[in-house]
Amino acid sequence: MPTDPDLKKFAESAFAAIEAAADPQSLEALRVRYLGKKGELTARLKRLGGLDPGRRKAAGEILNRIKAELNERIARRRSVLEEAALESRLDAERIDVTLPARGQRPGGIHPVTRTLERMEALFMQLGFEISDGPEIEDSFYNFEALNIPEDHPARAMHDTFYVAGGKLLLRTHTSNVQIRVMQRRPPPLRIISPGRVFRCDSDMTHAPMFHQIEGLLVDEGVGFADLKGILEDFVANFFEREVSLRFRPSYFPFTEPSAEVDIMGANGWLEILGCGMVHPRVLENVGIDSERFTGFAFGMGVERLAMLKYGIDDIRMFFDNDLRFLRQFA
Ligand code: 2NM
Repeated sequence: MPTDPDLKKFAESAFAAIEAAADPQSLEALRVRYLGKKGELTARLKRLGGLDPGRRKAAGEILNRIKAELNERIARRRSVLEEAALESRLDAERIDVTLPARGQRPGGIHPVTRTLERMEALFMQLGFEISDGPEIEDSFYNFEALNIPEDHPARAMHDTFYVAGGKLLLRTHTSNVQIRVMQRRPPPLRIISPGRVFRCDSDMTHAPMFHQIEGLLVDEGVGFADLKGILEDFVANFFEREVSLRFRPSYFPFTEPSAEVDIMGANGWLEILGCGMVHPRVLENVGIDSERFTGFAFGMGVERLAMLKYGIDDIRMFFDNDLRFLRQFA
């Protein structure tokens, strides 16, 4: 320690200030204050030149020792502060690995898929097999074979999605599958064809892509009563109650006679499907002898049936992927 009381006081107050520095910035300010170009110790060193040579050496040694000591204490204090800063950051960012994990909700089957699979199961109980076919089709399988004439409104651009070039299209129903099966295999046939279909239409009750199940039964001696029996059984199973059905005369190019079927709902009759006896011309188009064989066919929208069953009024809910909607069917 210096003997000069003024220098001693300077050194002690500097050491105390360094020890008290609370953060790296105030420590740096102290370094500048003492050791910077215009620093207090620097000024004292500069004044050495004015001392007489006899005292200069001893005074210089003391000042340099204080300078070294200041540097050392500042460095030590800096590392203490940095260590503390690191500790407090680690502390703030600490994660508790023993906390229970956030709930991981498993996904579920989409309500349209569930409905479709249930409908398939109910028809399988009635002896129907499931047939698949292409979603991209040519107009023979989607229209001509089904006795849908060239000028039929369903063929218009605004109802059918044509694929680039216009030779192919997205099937507007799954009847294309039934045509293909009838071409390949002789009766008796008892099939359903579930799948995606596409129509250029979109509002509360129509989506440009939706799902259909069409059914077809061809054999000797098949009549409209067989159709009614199958549909009554299916509808009662699907809605899990005794349901009154109403067959309303209708028209489709591929069936004769044709009907639309309504069920009695809370607010009156609701249409659920279309059906009829396969038109003899359709049977002939696929090489089936329409004198010997008759058949019935029906088609229904999967989303539409799910909407009726669950009281959903907007078909687009199925395609929004809003988990608050989807989870209700888990
Ligand atoms: C419907 C309504 C009535 C139908 C007809 C055929 C085929 F290929 F056998 F001729 N399949 N599906 C049909 C009949 C579809 O949907 C509302």
